[in-house]
Amino acid sequence: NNHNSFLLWFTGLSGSGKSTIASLVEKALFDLGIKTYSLDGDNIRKGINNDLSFSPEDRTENIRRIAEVSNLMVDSGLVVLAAFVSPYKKDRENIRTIVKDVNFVEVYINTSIEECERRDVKGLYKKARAGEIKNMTGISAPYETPKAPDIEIKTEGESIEVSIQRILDFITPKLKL
Ligand code: GGZ
Repeated sequence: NNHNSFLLWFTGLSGSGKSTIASLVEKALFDLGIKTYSLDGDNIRKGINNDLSFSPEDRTENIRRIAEVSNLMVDSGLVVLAAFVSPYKKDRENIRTIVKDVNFVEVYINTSIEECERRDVKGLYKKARAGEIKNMTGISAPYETPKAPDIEIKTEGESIEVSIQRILDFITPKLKL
């Protein structure tokens, strides 16, 4: 790997905007002619990780497998974008070990639980409040805030255009253009 492939990892609460931001960054990379692949709950939790729940142990295993798959994809020369809640600090540190520090960019999508619950795009927070969903991150399961992410995006404090540009500015030196 001569450094134009790496893993861009988005962490944050459900509904924080991880997938939206990841897909806009991916589109910008496509326009630059960069080969990418995106991993998210839709293609991972329905596929290779369809045996995993949202218990702490299963979340840890979810993230470990995604990191190993990402590592293979980075080895193959891709820029990989991964959007997962990834609530545990030790699991995020483990990703950095698996893919190696130099290939890992951690992006913390910092949207408050109040705002995520207000948006409630999938109705999951309402279900969690009603007790229909257990282990809901931010309600009945923890989210360990990243203390030193490579990039922090406060979605309530800046426009999405500015957020995307900040991410692109950070990764551009890593790309062979
Ligand atoms: C958190 C949950 C839960 C619980 C279902 N807690 O907004 P979404 O819907 O599309 O993204 C969330 C996704 C979280 O899966 P991850 O694989 O990213 O989680 S982790 O990294 O913690 O393993 C949400 C939905 O699945 N979802 N139940 N209890 N999010």
